[in-house]
Amino acid sequence: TAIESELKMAIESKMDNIILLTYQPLIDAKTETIIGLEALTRMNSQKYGMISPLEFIQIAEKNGLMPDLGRLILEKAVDFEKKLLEEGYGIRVAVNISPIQVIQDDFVSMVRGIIEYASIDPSFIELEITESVFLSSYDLVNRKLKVLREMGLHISIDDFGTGYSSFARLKELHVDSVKIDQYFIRKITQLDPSDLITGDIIRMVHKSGLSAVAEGVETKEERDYLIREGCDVLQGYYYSKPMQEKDALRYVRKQS
Ligand code: G
Ligand code: G
Ligand code: MN
Ligand code: NA
Repeated sequence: TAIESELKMAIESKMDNIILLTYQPLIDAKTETIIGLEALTRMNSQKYGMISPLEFIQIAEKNGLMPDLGRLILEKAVDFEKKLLEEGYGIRVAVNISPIQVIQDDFVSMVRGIIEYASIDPSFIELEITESVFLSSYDLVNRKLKVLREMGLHISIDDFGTGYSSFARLKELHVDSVKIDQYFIRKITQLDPSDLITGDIIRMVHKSGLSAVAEGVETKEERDYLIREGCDVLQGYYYSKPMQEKDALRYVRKQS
């Protein structure tokens, strides 16, 4: 398809304007200041215009392009982080990682290579992985995460609560934080307080020794509840939509 061939061109660096990273702030719940930004990728297709990652990531995965596309995305995100650090902002960038990337034999060395090449402190890079990655080979994936954490990277479980979540296993996983899916944030205003388990999820995440992040925070009511329940990090339209790189930089400069 045209999308596939445009992705190939982007990967071969023949077209630098096809894959764009937008950035959405991660907000510390205690101080309500920015502690990082999540990279959310967009495809600007010459043929179809803007395409959602829900679409082109799937196409890349089906056509064997995900390892190379994932590498390109990580390189761009690390480049942006380098800019932030050079401007004196010690905040991290989080990158979404497809399960297909994690199961590649060279995944850990690929990540290490990009970070070493940029010569930045690995603790300023966060990798977001979904729980489904553990279905393929739990022990192998967990060992890779252990190595990455030992290098200093921050690892988080994305979309928690929607897939194969297991609180039993959370403690064994070599991760730092859990991103609670938007589904549980919407419930804050939809359910009676007595039916609402979002606060319980936060407490269970804390009991596993991990930090709790809320995604898709849209309203003050949701924000108030999450702060009251001890959530550590907040992300969503209430604070900011994902922004193009230059707007994200402007946001960071204004906040700091
Ligand atoms: O930004 P948006 O809400 O449209 O993202 C839709 C989905 O695409 C989310 O599940 C998000 O995690 C995923 N996504 C966005 N950017 C990337 C990326 O760079 N890599 C991967 N693997 N997934 C991404
Ligand atoms: O799967 P992941 O959590 O990486 O994807 C995040 C998705 O949620 C992205 O598509 C992003 O654009 C979207 N998003 C971010 N903040 C909000 C929000 O406050 N409300 C809604 N509805 N979507 C959001
Ligand atoms: Mn994410
Ligand atoms: Na998510």
